[in-house]
Amino acid sequence: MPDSAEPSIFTRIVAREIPADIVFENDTIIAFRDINPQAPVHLLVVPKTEEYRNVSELAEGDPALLAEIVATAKRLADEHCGGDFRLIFNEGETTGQTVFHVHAHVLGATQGDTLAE
Ligand code: IU
Repeated sequence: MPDSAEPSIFTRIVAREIPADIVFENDTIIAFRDINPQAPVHLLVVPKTEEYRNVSELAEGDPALLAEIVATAKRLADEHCGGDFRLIFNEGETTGQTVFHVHAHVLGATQGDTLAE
């Protein structure tokens, strides 16, 4: 469990306590549009468990769940941005990580666009 006893912001989205534009959900994963998009398509793919604070902890603790996140990112990229995507995990405050419940940023272009470097 995380340091804080409070549920993370993403756990509160899973519980529908905080609104989000949800694009996918199953028993283990939820995905929704980032409220502050950095690309034409910007989704977050989040395991429902908040046991892992970052991708290194997830890779160590549940590599199958990490693989499921990557597979979900690919399926969503097929649906939302033609199959190409950039996958980002921020890890640590100096990278800009603000939510310490592991999540993948899926960034993609729409037709006629490309992503900035
Ligand atoms: P970061 O990797 O921890 O920096 O990413 C957290 C993201 O969560 C960030 O891009 C926010 O815009 C996003 N987000 C959101 O989509 N919905 C919310 O209710 C909150 C944050 I709070």
